[in-house]
Amino acid sequence: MDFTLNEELLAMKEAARDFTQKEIVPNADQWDEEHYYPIEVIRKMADLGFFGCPIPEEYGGINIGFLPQTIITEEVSRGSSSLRVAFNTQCLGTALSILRHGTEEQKKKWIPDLISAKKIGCFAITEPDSGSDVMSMKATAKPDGDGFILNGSKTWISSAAQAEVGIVYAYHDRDKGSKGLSAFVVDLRSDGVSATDLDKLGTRSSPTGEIVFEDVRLPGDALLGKLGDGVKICFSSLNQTRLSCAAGGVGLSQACLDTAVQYCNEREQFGQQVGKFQMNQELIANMATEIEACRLLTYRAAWQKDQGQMGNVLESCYAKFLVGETVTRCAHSAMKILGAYGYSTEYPVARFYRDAVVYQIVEGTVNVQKMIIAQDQLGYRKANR
Ligand code: GRA
Repeated sequence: MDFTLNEELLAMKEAARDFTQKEIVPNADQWDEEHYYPIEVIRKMADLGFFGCPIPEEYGGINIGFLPQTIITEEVSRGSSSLRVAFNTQCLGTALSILRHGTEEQKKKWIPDLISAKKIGCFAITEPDSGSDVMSMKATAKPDGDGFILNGSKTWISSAAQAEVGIVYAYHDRDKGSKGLSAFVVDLRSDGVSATDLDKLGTRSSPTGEIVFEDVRLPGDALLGKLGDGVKICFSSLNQTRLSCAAGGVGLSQACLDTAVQYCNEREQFGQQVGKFQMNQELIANMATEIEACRLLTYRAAWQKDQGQMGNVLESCYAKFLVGETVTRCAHSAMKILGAYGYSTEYPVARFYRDAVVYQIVEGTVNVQKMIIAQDQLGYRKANR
């Protein structure tokens, strides 16, 4: 077993780190304060190939796989947790689903524009009354002539109001249960689509919103995969976006540790650096160790995908579960160490603290991850597909 990152991966990590230090870190607090979505920086990330790691070159990708994607996501999130969301909206929840399930025409039509961030993407699963319980969604896409009529509302969708294209999940036939759910690639500039931004505690440089579909006419070629493939596409897509989310949480946890360590070495009280106090050392040791465990789980799950194990739900859930718990602990520990400076806006810890919470909620709550893991262990339902 070899745990070393090869030269190529190290160079990639370094390049993502340099980009983040130069383009993101100096602006992240201001963007957050102004709720500003830095689309120009997202496009620069796209130019560097950040969103095309698992996408073949013929569709504009760089085809280097999931582990590099994970490492880049981690580094970007170390500068701004908000910007890690773009890896899901431009690639893992959108372009990658089209790559895996779409027709040749759909791949050519949508993937290059998504991974180059020429078009902003989104994926729409959650509804006002359907969060953890995905199958209870109410949106419908009734077959009509050679197309479909889409109705329903989706909420907590990243880039809802900015996106031009969305992967939308809806029932074409509710009576068929899970076989009645389908996935659609929807042009969000179509008549009958409206979207609004929602306000939220953190991740404020990545907009989140609600989309309403009122009698939206979808052409037949909007269907992704076959009729009834919605469940398969939805859960396999969540298995990729969850891991990317875990990578973002590792990056944010590392940012908490970086800031706490720097402060411990600078700040003096009672005649010595505050890092000399054992109670702060305990916080630093816990953070460092837990982050390393999260990183290893995350890299392992990414590596499995590069070996072709795309259905590694269990291992992705291990990573996402531990990251969700770790990142909130790390933000809390950084706040304890920095004290009033953490609470102020002089340091980025207040932003880290607000951004950390969402890792317990998005892409399946911590409780959903625990449910999937426990049911697998107890033999009730295998997680991996
Ligand atoms: O047997 P069947 O034909 O009825 O099908 C079932 C099952 O076999 C059906 O789905 C199938 N299935 C899968 N198929 C392929 C389940 N998992 C897979 C899979 N991996 N691949 C229903 O399954 P079920 O297990 O009976 O469903 P359930 O008991 O109703 O719920 C399961 C569960 C709670 C785990 C699921 O609903 C779930 O994962 N919920 C969490 C939802 C979630 O993660 N939402 C996140 C939304 S996206 C988001 O947050 C984006 C934020 C923005 C950003 O950060 O990017």
